[in-house]
Amino acid sequence: PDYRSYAAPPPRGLLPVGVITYTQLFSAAELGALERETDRTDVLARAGLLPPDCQHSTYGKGGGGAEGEGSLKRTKLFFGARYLWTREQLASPNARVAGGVRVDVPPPLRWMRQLAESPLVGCGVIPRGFVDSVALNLYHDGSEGIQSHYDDAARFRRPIYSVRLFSDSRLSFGGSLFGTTNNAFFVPMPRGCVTVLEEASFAANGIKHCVRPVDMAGKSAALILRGIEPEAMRRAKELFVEETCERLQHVLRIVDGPTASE
Ligand code: AKG
Repeated sequence: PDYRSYAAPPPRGLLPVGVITYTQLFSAAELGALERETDRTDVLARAGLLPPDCQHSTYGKGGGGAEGEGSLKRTKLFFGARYLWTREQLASPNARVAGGVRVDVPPPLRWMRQLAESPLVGCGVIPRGFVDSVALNLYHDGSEGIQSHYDDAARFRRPIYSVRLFSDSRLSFGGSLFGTTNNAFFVPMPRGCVTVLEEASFAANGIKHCVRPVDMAGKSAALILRGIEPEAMRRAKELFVEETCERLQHVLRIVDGPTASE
């Protein structure tokens, strides 16, 4: 099914928001496999088998929100490319170079391509060759979401695709207007749903989005499939050094297993 979402805008009539959600594209068995691989990747990350640069975690506020002080709340894992967004990351001298995009992370893992991207290319939802960057957002217990933001058009091509895992949740829009407690509208994202922020849409370009704690019903994850803007990608690759490449190949041999030629 293709559920188009509408928001009631000024001054009259309905404004197409530009979000499409597809449900039931994945079977129960396929969803189970995606979630098992997500959990396995989480275990690898916690065991220190993924490079620090491809991970960003937040912790419960009990001990000040820093690593080791309070429980793990949210982890973002980046494959193919990462982007700088925290105040500390943006304070570094070259933070704005390449639009803040970096390719010093492992490529998308085999399961991300095989279990998520390929079926979506196969049924015509994602164009072949579009995805070069995958982010895995792990909302470990659903008590911390992601703040209101734009997916910066200078970094990310549109459309932007995501697959919802583990439990039903919502994507909320308009937090810039009302803060985090009350937004303009939301789009339901049931477990297994594929959400598309369409090209040149209000949803992608005209309004911020977020996931609030109240938008989740417990443990949740989003596998976000994106294309990086070619110019940002080109500049990011210029920054990339061979030594990093060798280190990342080593990581992949551990995480993905040996390739057919090994
Ligand atoms: C982001 O990581 O930029 C998101 O907006 C993720 C939202 C989601 O969890 O679906």
